Parts: sequence; structure tokens; C-alpha cells
Amino acid sequence: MSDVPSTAPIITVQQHILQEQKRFPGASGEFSWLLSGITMATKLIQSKVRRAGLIDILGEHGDVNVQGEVQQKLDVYSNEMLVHCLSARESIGVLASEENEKPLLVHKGSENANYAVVFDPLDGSSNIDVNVSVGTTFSILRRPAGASLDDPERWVLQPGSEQIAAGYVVYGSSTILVYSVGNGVHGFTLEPSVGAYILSHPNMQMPAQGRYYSVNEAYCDTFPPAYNDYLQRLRSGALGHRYASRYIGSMVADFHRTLLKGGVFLYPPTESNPGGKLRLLYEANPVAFLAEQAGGKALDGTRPILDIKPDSIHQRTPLVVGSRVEMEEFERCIVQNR
Ligand code: P6P
Repeated sequence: MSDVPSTAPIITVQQHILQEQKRFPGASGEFSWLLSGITMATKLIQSKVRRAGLIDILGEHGDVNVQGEVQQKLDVYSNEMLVHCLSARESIGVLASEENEKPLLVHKGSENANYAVVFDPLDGSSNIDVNVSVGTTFSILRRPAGASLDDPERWVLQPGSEQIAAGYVVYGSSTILVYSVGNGVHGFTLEPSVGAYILSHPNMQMPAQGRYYSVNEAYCDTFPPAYNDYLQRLRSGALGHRYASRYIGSMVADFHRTLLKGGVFLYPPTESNPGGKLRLLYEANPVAFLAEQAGGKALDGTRPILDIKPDSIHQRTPLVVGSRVEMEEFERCIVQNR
């Protein structure tokens, strides 16, 4: 009898979550059920993102299409899929989205709800029209002790260090889900023929040093001096080699490359965004959680991103996130420019 061919085990994200869930004492499957709401929604999102070029033909952009259906912008659609799928999870009490000014109460408030989920349903959506990668980011927080559903903002205005899980899905040449529950970072590639996320990047570790820096150089004349000193040191080979520049303009894609290849991604304070452009709760916090889990670091320029106590849901922050070597050099440049 021939042996079964020894191929790598096929592990789906559901199997992986069930394994990870054992780290949460008393979690009776509710956590894995919660995460399955996110994976389901992102499968629905990616099916639309993959057809974006056909939207005008098929009519899905706010007008009425040939079937008489109301068209929807992709970010509105993405938001509705996440709200719909997560609202079916009794363990969730509060949702906060980049698309909604205020937090949403799920089931009008289930008293046994234990979690809040914060997300950007389609980050970088302006890139869709030019077929550039976009992404969904998410952050999962436990209900603060004593927090009631009368005060949903309190559920989400927690520092990133309180995240119990975070991740993103990048809709690129393939669709990849990357997440962590605090036990390393793991990546899953969607097999579209069966609609399953399959483990493709177990235990992702950010290389100690990379070869790319990623920033929008168009604004560099308004960056604080420390940032320009830093970028000049990267260009000049001060860290052992000259860096190349890679900037996609979609945070999830720029961070995904940084996680895989090392280097640094930064969105400094600028004249038009002196407090930074990226949002703390659902852009900076998830990537900071993953970066720190993968051996990297994430700062707002001086403080760890994960230490920042949010004042408002949509508050912005500068972000510098990357490998150990590049982040140590950045901190030296900040000190030298004090
Ligand atoms: P800029 C996309 O609009 C986004 O929010 C992030 O995904 C991205 O990193 C950033 O803005 C790009 O901003 O000013 O470089 O176009």
C-alpha cells in the first residue's frame, strides 16, 4: 500500500482559532465564533473587491444597476458586511467603525456581551479604482470591568495594550488574513475555490532589519527635522546599506510588506495633519499589536502606540512601525533632535 504523500498539514483559520482559543480560560467557543464573523465578512468583501472593475458595468455604486438593485460603494458595502456578520455574535456588545461616527450597540445590548470590535472596513479604498491593494483592519477589546452598554465609548476607548486580538486582511494579488491573539502572528491565504483561509505564514517574525523605508516623500518638507534626519541616514547607508523606497499608499499593504521583509513604515506629522493622518484605534493599534508580537516596534514618534489612552474613537496619530534595527535608529534620531 502506498504511503499517504507527506504534504504540509492543511490548517484552516477556524482550526487555528480553536487552538488559540484554549489560551482564553473560560472562553466557551465564543471567541472563535466572534473571529469567524470577521473571516466571513472579509470573504464577502473580497468577492466584491475582486470585481471592482466591473462595478460600473454591473452597477453597484450608488445608482440603480441593470437589475434595478441599488448600487453600493465598496466601503459602505464592506462596513455593512462586517456589521451584519458581527451582529450575529451574542458575545459582542459594541462595534466601532471608521464608517460610523458613533459606536453601534449590537442586539441593542446583550447583557452577557464580553467584547467590542473596532475596525476599518476598507482601508485605502481610494486605491480601488486603480487596482491597488486595499485592506480591512480589526481590533478586539474585552468589555472593561463595570462598563455598561449605556456608555459604549468606554468599551472602545482603551489603550492598544488592552487588545486581546488584532489583525488585518490585505486584498492584494491574493487575499491574506494576518492575526494575533497575543501568541505570535499567523497568516492565512484564502483558497477562493473553496472559500477557506489556509495557514500559509505560521509564526511570522519581522526580520531584525530590512532594505525598504515606506513614507510619502511628497510631504517631507513639512516633516519634523528628526524624521528627515532619520530618512537621510537610511538613504545614505548609515545602517550598513542604502535603503530603497517603497510606498503603496495603502497602510495595510505597506505594513504587510514591512512585516514580511522588515524595514520601516511611517506616517509622520505633516503640515496638513500635524497630529498624524492614521487613526489610532483601527489603523495604528492593530498594526502595532502585530508588529510588537512579531519582534518589531511601533511608536507615535516618542511613545509606544500601544500605551496611548484614546480620547476619541476617530483620533489620529503619527505612526512609525518597523524592525528592531530601524526603530532603534529612529529613537536615536528623536533623542538627538530634542
Ligand atoms: P497619503 C489611505 O487613504 C490611508 O488612510 C492609509 O491606508 C495610507 O497609508 C494613507 O492614507 C496614505 O495617505 O497622504 O500618503 O495619500
